[in-house]
Amino acid sequence: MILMDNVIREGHPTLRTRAKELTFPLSPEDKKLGQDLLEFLINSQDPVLSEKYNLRSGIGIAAPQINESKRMFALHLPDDNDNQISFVAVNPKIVSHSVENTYLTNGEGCLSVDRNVAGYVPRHARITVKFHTLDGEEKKMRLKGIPAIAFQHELDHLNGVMFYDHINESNPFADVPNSQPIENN
Ligand code: SB7
Ligand code: NI
Repeated sequence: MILMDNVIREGHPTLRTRAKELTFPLSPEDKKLGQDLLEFLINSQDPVLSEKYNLRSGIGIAAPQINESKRMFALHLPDDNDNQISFVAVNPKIVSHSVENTYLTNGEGCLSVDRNVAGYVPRHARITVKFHTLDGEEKKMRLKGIPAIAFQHELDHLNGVMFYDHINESNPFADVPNSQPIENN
């Protein structure tokens, strides 16, 4: 199982590397990697298991964060209507997005960043995405709210981008044009 010791932290070059596209069928090892990413999120949100294994709670995790430079990530979180969103995305992409932007009023965090970085992280408010499942099935879905933000955060990891790269350097809380903020915490 994935533990915090397996999560690489800022400064590690893999976090700044563009991850490699996967080809299907996935190898048994790459399938296992995807299952392990999702299992980590589920465990990290379980009060008993997160305490037992000292896991920081996460709603998403990308393969490069455990030093596997492959275009794969997992998300596990409720949507606006309290439906559970839970999937592993392989070779994910954003096919279209809203003109409207959004951001979390309390900013973002990252399992690979052991410090608080304050500031607004501008994101697309709504996105239409495509990805492949671990079995190679193509999925298309529309995301909004925190799931849309999380998808963009994870997709950034596949491109060597960290959330704080998006924060306005001179004024971290500068107005985000054309945006509907989302309250978190
Ligand atoms: C806040 C947190 C996350 C995404 C968007 C807003 C995920 C944090 C965990 N990760 O480091 C995943 O890459
Ligand atoms: Ni992250």
